[in-house]
Amino acid sequence: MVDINAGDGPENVDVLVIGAGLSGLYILYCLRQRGLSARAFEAASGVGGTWYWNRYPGARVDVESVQYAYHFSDELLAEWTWSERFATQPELLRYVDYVADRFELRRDVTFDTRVVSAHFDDDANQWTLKTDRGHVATARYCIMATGSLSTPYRPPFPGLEDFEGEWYHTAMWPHDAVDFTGKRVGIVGTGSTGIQAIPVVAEQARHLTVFQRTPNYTSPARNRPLEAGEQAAFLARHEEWRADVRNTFAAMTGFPLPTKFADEDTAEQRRAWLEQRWEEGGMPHSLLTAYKGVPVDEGANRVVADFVRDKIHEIVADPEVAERLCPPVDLPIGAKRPPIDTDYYATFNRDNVRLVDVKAAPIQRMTSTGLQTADAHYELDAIIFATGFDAMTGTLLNIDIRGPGGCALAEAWADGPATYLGLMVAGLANLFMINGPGSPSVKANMIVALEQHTDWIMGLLDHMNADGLDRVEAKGDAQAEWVEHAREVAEATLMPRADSWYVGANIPGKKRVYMPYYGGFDRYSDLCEAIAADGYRGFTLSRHGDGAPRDAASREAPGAEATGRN
Ligand code: N01
Repeated sequence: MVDINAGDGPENVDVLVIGAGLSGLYILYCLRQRGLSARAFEAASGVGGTWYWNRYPGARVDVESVQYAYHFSDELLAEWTWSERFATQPELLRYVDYVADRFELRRDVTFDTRVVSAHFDDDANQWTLKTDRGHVATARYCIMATGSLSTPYRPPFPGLEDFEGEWYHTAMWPHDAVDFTGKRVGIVGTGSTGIQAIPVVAEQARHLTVFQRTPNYTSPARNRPLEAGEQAAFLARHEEWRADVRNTFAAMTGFPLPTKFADEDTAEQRRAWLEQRWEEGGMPHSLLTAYKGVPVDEGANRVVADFVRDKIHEIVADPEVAERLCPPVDLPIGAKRPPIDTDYYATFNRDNVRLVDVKAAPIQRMTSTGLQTADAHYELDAIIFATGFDAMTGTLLNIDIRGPGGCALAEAWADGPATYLGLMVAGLANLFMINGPGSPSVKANMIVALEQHTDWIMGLLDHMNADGLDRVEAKGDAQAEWVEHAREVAEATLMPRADSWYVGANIPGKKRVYMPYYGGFDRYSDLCEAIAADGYRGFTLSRHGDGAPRDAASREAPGAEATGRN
């Protein structure tokens, strides 16, 4: 580990980076390419972010591996070979480790260190970061590469301290193998994480009890080993893919876009077409794009949702269990993040698996021997909390961030997160965020999205450097317009209707705001480019101390009309 305070006073660099996950590493790479000095702080002992922490059984990516990879280096693309259609967490972590070594990025990272505050000194025009280990570092710019799902959430069930068995949160999984052989295991949560873990834990445990509050729609991943030549074929047309992916809603290719509305097909045709999508499996968008209007139109959505409900009844032998697994009809498919799975519904046919509805009878407390709901006690040797994250804002708000004049992020976001393009917050000069609230991020292939964000920020830094500028700030009116545009786009769809982490509903007291930008990666990228071409419209660029901001004349609304496409 580098001791950055070994010399005299705080370390000063050009850019401070918080986080050494996939975003942080790419930022470090880009900064070094430009000859800019950087220091990253990372709470973990290694690189990888999400793939460092989420080591739970069954963890794997659900964007095809060849697409869920860095695309900035042809050499890197050629050197790495993926083994499966959807890579496992260990393979992904090996990949991130390889990238960090390949580009010698670790030397700019201070590990095992959490940033506790980031304050901007107006006179010095620089950020000062302090860490939980006493480091102090300063820089002109600060980039929050803190991840969208990096603050785990565990409901504060009383009595956990009395539980005599083992308990785990999926996002803080031990590094040593956990063996559930012969044990009675309980798992709380049936989001994307629970749905991946449940079939794997069920195979090992003596008995598994699944505590489900809201049933989820899921469809088969159809994971498989990559065939010889498959990755080579992808790489052979990589340039073309890059152009294609730039024009997709979710920053990924590989599923046909809808050509018709569901009511243009007969019932038999609909069934056959949805069966085909189900059999092909793969990325979550596959079912959501089976017909036009699924994300926006109740009727179209119901067609696909009913198909999944039928599938559940077809797969699950006990009709009562099947019914309990069926999401309620007022929950649109896609409004909670759609997972993909391997044998999830079929797992409930196993003799050693029991499904408990904790909406009907909520969890009350943990006891010394298990878990108590409103109507029963369950004896358990181990409990797994797959209860998610304080998403998108949690990690940022855990840091005391204060911009020029003491503007605190916590106050600026008291009514929910507000950003300009998900990249900057008005009042916080020279501070960027990657995949922040208001960006497509979590509705897209995260790596393609983070490369787009980082490239855009680097373009801005280049531009400022060339013009002798050293201060950038989002304008309040541009931010307000972006927030309103993002709200309109989301409200035009069914997506905000679910009580999901997208709207902060999983965290008690969190303001209900649909946090991702649901206008599409393609439209978002076009807007970012247009804004840059227009002299960084909506941002104030200036040279510190000369009092002459240089910003674009135009103050047009940044967005196009909402359509809620998918
Ligand atoms: O978290 P979640 P997650 N009593 O918030 C339940 C990404 N990801 O870790 O739905 C009982 O989705 C809660 O119930 P309910 C992906 O973006 C990606 O699963 O609120 N239950 C829900 O079932 C994903 O969306 C990948 O009623 C309680 C669950 O806990 C995001 O991470 C894989 C409860 C939480 O689900 C988060 O997924 C995994 C309580 N008091 C994750 N409190 C891939 O790329 C909460 N729950 C493959």
